[in-house]
Amino acid sequence: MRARILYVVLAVCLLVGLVGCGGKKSTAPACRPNCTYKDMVVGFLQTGSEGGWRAANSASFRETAEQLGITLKFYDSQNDLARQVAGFHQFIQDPEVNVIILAALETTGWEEVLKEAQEAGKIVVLEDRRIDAPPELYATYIGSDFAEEGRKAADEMCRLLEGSEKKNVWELVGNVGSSAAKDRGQGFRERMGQCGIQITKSQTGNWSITEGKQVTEAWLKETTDVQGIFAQNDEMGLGAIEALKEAGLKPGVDVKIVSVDATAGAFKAMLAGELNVTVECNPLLAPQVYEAALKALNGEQLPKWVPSQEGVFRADMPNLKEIAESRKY
Ligand code: GZL
Repeated sequence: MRARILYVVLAVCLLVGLVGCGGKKSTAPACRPNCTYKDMVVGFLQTGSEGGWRAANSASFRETAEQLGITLKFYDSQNDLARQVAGFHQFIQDPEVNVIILAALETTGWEEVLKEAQEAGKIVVLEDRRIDAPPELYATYIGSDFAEEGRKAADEMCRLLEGSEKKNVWELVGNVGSSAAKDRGQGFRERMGQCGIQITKSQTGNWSITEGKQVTEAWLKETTDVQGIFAQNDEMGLGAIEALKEAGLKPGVDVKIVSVDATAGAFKAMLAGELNVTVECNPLLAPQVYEAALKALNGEQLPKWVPSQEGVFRADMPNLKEIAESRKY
């Protein structure tokens, strides 16, 4: 009798071992290791449509999917985290989707849904925004080194304020929970001490022109003792420019402005002499992301972060107009 019970227990353990504790088998895609782009059905969780950078990023994923023959299911999270998580669950339950691409609105709160995706055998690739989660829960992260962008912005502001008696800088912050906002702020603070910059005001403008202008207007009502504005994206920088002009100040002259993204709006403002510098942040990530997703679909192990290569553009560049005309966004 005891022997029979032992056999039954062993058989059950063997069965559980085969299908995993949760009874959910983690299934490899049927096409592996010969999957092609035409086998890829991508659930893309985009943040929303908050500005020029995002529009270029979305266009990159739509256009590249069409060129490669990828089936793309585009989900607009409308800059609402709960909506983005709901979309993630939707793609986990969608039997057609074998790859989920996430541009995370915020860095935290992803571990559970990533585990569910892994148990469902879905490949997850992070694009644009990094998250705080165990790296074994996603294939790779493809996006910028936002801290380096912040360091570059501080170096540029130091150059612009060289010789200035005062170096009071106001900071317009993006969505405070996002990796882009956290890391750009951290990078700027790492470097600003080298030249005596003080951040005397800092507040979120939520990546938008409207809020960037509103925040700057409110600050100007309190004081005009400001020598520089660090806007964590171009849209907020453009909002600050509008507020400065309405207050009778010359943006780019009375107050130096450094922003991030290098979108068409920033080049226009630099050509008008109203913006001094924009630090590039590349939105055209889709080719790199889809290539990584295909490798992961075929079972390849990938580095956990592939940083984008980016530059800096200044209003005093001699060939700025030609550069602006040659850019895709
Ligand atoms: C940066 C991206 C940021 C842009 C903003 O990679 O996540 O989000 O800098 C956008 O313009 O809203």
